[in-house]
Amino acid sequence: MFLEEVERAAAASKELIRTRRVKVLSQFDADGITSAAILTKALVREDASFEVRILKQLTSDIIADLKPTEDDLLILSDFGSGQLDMLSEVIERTNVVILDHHEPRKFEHPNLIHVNPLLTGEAEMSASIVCYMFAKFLDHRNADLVDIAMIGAAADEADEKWEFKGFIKRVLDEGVAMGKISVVRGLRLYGRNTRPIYKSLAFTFDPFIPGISGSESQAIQFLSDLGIPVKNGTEWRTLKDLTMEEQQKMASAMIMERLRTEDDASDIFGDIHTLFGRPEELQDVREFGTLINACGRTGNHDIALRILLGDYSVMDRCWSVMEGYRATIAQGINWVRNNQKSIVSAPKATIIVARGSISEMVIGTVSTIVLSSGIIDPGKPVFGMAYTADGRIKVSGRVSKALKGINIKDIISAVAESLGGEGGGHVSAAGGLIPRDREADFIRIVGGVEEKGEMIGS
Ligand SMILES: [Mn+2]
Repeated sequence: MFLEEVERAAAASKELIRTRRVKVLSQFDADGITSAAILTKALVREDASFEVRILKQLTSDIIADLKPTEDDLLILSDFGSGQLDMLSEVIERTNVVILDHHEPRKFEHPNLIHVNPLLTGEAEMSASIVCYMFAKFLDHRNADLVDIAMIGAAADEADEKWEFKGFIKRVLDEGVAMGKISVVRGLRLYGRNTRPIYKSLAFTFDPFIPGISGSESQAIQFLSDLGIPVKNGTEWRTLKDLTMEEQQKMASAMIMERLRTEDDASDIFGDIHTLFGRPEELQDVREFGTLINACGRTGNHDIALRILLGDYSVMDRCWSVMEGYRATIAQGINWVRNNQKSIVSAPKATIIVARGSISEMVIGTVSTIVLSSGIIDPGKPVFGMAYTADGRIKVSGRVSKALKGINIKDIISAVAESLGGEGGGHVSAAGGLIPRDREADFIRIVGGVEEKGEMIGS
């Protein structure tokens, strides 16, 4: 059903792509940028005349500025489905292709080609996978973009503890069959092939290792207690430099640490996806994804796109952006730990009122990590709030996937709209923008607290 939809969409778009001025707009995270990279390559192969823009969000202001003519073809990836009501005038004027996986609004028009797996009841998948299928139906040569599709899927957390299921698993199997990807079991640590082992430990937040995640000095202590040298002469050792015995010793110690707070520690292991045909430091799918995400979210879209498309001259620039981004996330997590008075524990949600203390760039990621790591109560949703540069408040909502029946996207869109803002996203992760002076209202409504301090609905 979904495949038939994508095939139909690609067939309907092919002529438009070849004859119109194609304008691709995509989201700034790793899923959006991998989507844009796939489309770029596919458009080059169609010999299309095109431009690509990467945007933080598809807001009403940006849509108002689009002003397309009938010579244009607009392709929106990793957003668009949730903004369809705002796009109706644009769609009236010219053809629009939406390749998205966010919760879709109901809207149909002869000018609109709308591909979203949720429309056909398909399980969750990333926008990069949607774009990959679309590209493949345009031209089968685009099958070689499977690695970029998987980088986006991993970065968008379309996996479960590093395991892919359903439709994405089928795409992964294709990549394996083509000799572009390999899958082996291993320790789920950040920067397995490239980072000093103490940094791998300190920068790994899922699985969360109490006392070690977020602290380089504790990670060094942990390794020295185990008798694992961090250096080989003057060279820092990475996870792949450790002997089998050392890896086992470290895994056992990590399990012990995990069992202090969890019943089951087996989630320290998962599938390691390795790419072939890329430089050594870009062979780990997840690490490549976090690199793209860091570059995208910090406004360095150009180098993110270039490195995905194989221009490795920007590698050093990408890594230095990544270091800074990781440090910003670690600071945000530590801020939540150390500022309990700014964390509102309301009946229906926990709210992180960070104001200017956590960058809007990482408030969503920090919310995800503090929820999954148990730094805050995993039994209710969390909402992170941070000031934006343009004088508003970025709100990010997250709910543990184990908590059924709470639709964060519905909550964020309804509340933000009622406060004069806007929002959208997924069932378990969503975001929005609200005016700066509505902070207290937002906390009150999502927290389920009435003005007099009574609980709503209980
Ligand atoms: Mn996405």
